[in-house]
Amino acid sequence: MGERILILGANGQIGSELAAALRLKFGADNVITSDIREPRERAEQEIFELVNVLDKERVKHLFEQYQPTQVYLLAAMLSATGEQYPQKAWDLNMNGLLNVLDLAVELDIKKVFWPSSIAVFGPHSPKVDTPQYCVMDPNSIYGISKLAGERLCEYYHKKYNLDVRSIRYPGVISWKTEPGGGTTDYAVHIYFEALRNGAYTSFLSEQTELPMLYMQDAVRGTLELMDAPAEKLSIRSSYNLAGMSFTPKDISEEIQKILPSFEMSYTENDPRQAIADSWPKRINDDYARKDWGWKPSFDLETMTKDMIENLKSTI
Ligand code: VAH
Repeated sequence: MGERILILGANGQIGSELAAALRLKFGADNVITSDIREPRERAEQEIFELVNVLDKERVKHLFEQYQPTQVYLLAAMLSATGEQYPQKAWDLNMNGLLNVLDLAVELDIKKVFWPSSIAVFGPHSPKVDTPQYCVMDPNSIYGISKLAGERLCEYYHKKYNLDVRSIRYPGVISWKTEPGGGTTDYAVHIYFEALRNGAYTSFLSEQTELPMLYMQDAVRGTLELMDAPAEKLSIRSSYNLAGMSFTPKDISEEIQKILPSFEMSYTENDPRQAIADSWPKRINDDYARKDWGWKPSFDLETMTKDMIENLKSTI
C-alpha cells in the first residue's frame, strides 16, 4: 500500500504549505487535511475534515476512516498568543500531542511528524551557535510546551518504538499564508506592509537577531527528514535546524535595496520583545546535516527577492 498522509492543523502557515507539497509528492487523493475550522479556500481535489485535536474520539475516527501511514500534527498555539492564554496553549500543545502519540501507537501509524521550535531554548541557553544539547530553560508557555513535547516524542519512540520525527523550526517566513500569534511574525508582515504601505513599524528592536527559515527550506527540510532512513536518525526529541539569522535592521536594509523608499520604524515595550530576548541568535544544526544531509538554500537576500517578487503579484 502506498503512503497516505493525514495533516492535523493544516490551515496554519506551515500546515498549508506542507499540505501542498505533500499533495504534489503523494497525489491529492492520498493527502487528507484537517483543522478546527474550514480553510479559507480549498486546493483542487483537497480532501478536508473538520477536527479538534483535543477530541480524541474524533481524531481516532479519522485515523480509522483514512488509515494514514503518516500523520503530521501542526495544530498549536504559538508564542505570543500563548502568553495571553497560557492554560489553553498548554492544553492544545500538550494534550493534542498526547492524543496523537497514543493513537499512533494504538493504531500502528508508520510515521508521525510534530514541529518543535527554537523557543525551547531560554535565557541561559548559549545565544550563538546554540547546540543540539545544552541548558534549556524556556520561559514562554509555548517554549515550555514544546520542550515537554520533545521529551514525550523521545519517550514514545524509546518505549513504544513509534517513528516520531521533529524539527525545532526557527521563525518561518512565507508569502502564501500570513502567520498569526508568533513573535517572529514581524519578519513576514514587514514584506506585506512594505508593498502595501511602503513602511513598517517593528515590534522588535532593530538589533534583535533571531534564527529564521524560508518556507521553501522549511518544507524541503521536513520532507527530507521524513524520507530519511530511520537508522540514520540519532535525534528523537527534535532536530535543530538553521536557515539564516538576521535583525529587523538587516531585513529593512535588504528590502530597501529593492524598494528604496521603504521606511522602517520601531515601537518599544511590546511584550514580544521579552520573548525574543529569551531566544538564541544563531543555531547550530550539525546533527541535521550529519544525520540526513540538511543544507539550507535561501539566505536573506534571495528570500527577500523571492518574497517581494511573489507578493507583488498577489497584493
Ligand atoms: C513563534 N513562529 O514566533 C513561532 C516560532 C521560533 C518562533 O516558533 O512563536
